[in-house]
Amino acid sequence: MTARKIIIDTDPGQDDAVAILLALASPAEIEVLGITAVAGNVPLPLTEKNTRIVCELAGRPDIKVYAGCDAPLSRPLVTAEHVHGKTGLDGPQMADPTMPLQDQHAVDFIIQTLRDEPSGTVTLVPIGPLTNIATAFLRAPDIIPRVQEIVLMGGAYFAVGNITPAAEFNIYVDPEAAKIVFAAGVPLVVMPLDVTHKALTTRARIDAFRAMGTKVGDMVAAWTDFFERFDMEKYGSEGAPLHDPCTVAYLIDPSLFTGRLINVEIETGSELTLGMTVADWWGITDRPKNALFIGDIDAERFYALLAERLALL
Ligand SMILES: [Ca+2]
Repeated sequence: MTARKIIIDTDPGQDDAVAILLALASPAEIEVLGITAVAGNVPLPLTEKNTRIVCELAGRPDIKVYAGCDAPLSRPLVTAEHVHGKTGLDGPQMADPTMPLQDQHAVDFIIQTLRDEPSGTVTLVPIGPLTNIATAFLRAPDIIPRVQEIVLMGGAYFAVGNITPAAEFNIYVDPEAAKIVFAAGVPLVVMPLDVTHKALTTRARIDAFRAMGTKVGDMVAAWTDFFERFDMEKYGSEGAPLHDPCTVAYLIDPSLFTGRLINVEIETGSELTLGMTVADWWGITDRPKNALFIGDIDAERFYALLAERLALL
């Protein structure tokens, strides 16, 4: 099996950080061609900096990190410091990164990579708002049929919303971008809140990270400690969902997940339900199926995979 070539598009975010670490810890399955930062959980200067912090933590200052769009296609940026803290990566104090940010714009990197690599060999892994991906598709439609697959975290059906009663954060921040990506015709795998809310951190799972006795293990334990306070208060749940690593885990072992190939449309017109992922889970319409919408996860095996791989860093 050859490693799958991916571009991670991200807005770290503690759960983004864990997704990046999982990818970098899994070179047999995943080759990270580059990581593109987008504005989301926090503004772009912080997401690109946090991305570099995470690469350095993984011992991979060689990874190419690009800064992308600093605002959604046609709306002001909405951020989520209330979840992730002021830096986006609140928890233990981290030193500023010394590895460089690439000069090239993230969107240009995405376009160039998809044109340079053989068609159908590059997978996009967006784990933030879809602004960079949609901008690349708008600017260079020739790259769309060259994408192998998009495996993204975003949306919800049964869990409905986390930033509004009707919408999940990544989709809500840039619904116009999401609409472009969901309508592009690229094979799409969607990790909605429905599944990430079934992958909660528990005391035992966080302790397993800490028990690694490594810098990465300590940091991941501290990050999850930090942001789970918010979710436990909000949902009264046992722990916090670890959203973004579900995408990378799917690429490593899709048997951890089950879902349905269905039609998913993005609401962009309604003030009340803006950014809602209208998922035809029950097959009520004959609208074309455009997404493998994941509904369930083997959470025990997911956390076992995380612990096994992160221990390698
Ligand atoms: Ca994210």
